[in-house]
Amino acid sequence: SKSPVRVAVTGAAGQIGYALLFRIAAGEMLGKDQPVVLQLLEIPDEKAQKALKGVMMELEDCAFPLLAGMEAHSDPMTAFKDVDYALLVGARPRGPGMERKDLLSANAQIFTAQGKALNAVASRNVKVLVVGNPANTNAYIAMKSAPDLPRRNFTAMLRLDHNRAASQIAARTGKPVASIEKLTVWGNHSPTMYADYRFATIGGQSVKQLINDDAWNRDTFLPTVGKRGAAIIEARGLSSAASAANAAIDHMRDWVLGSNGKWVTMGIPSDGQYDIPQDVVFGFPVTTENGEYKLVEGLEIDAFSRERINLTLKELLEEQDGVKHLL
Ligand code: NAX
Repeated sequence: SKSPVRVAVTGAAGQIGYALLFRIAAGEMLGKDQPVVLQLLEIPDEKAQKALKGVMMELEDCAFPLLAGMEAHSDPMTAFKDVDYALLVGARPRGPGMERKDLLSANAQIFTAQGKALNAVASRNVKVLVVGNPANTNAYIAMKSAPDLPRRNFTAMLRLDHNRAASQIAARTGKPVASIEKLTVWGNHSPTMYADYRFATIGGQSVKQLINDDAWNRDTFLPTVGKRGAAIIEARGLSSAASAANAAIDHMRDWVLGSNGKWVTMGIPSDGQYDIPQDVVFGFPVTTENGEYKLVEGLEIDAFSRERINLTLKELLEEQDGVKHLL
């Protein structure tokens, strides 16, 4: 049987943590034959640490056969020791009266410290997924703060946007969501992201031809996917948690175990393709195999798509600019 791998999860006492940890411990992320040790990080705050203990009591009470150990931490330097996977979920939420630049710099501090800790103590092959917002920029900051680790091992979560787009297409076409291939979401995890079904197929048929309605794409589909997070908050009174945890599981599982040729969307540091500047952490179509992702290259970018991609890129470059002095 396989020896255990170490999985760090930050923000482990939060909403997403509560929807995520039980699924990781059940083997849904890394496989039903892969034991895991959970290294859980929360802020030192007494209430957060106590809540974390409560979650760990529940994990214990599940008696998961694959849960080989768990630890509670309040310092990233101990939480990330020897970790093979790091899911960075905890982040500073926007408080009342907080300006965008305050939010950016509060998170820049968190992700600089966590990037440095990963650099110092994590496995040299650690695979990092940043969920905490602003996810792309936080991933960029962590990557820049960890110069001894491979840049390509820092990723941001665009999978929730990808899954949201897939479900909207399934609903519109009346076809099963599982039959959708070659869908992607370009750019930032924010309402500016560009969900692109121009190349998508469903049961082998072109989605664009099936739908055949550019106005629907522009006026309904893109705003629905882009503003879905806000719609969930409006309906539930809380932000997406179970669907976000599910997307994190999908992202890591596909990265580690492979997508079997299927396109998935990951936020990855650019190597300059599609005119996205080097190192910008951008949503791209990728396929995954043997623990590596590979960018889908050579796709045609038409005028409408270029405009949308430039818009989401502009926002990301502004975010990066806002934290540049801290790196
Ligand atoms: P919660 O506020 O429920 O939980 C966050 C937890 O993180 C809290 O328990 C907090 O104490 C902890 N935390 C804060 N700073 C920390 C630090 N420096 N180290 C360790 N723990 C820390 O938020 P939740 O709903 O779980 O959302 C977590 C993050 O995911 C938020 O930033 C949210 O905006 C982001 N999201 C990202 C999504 C994506 O697709 N990329 C979608 C869902 C979600 O909105």
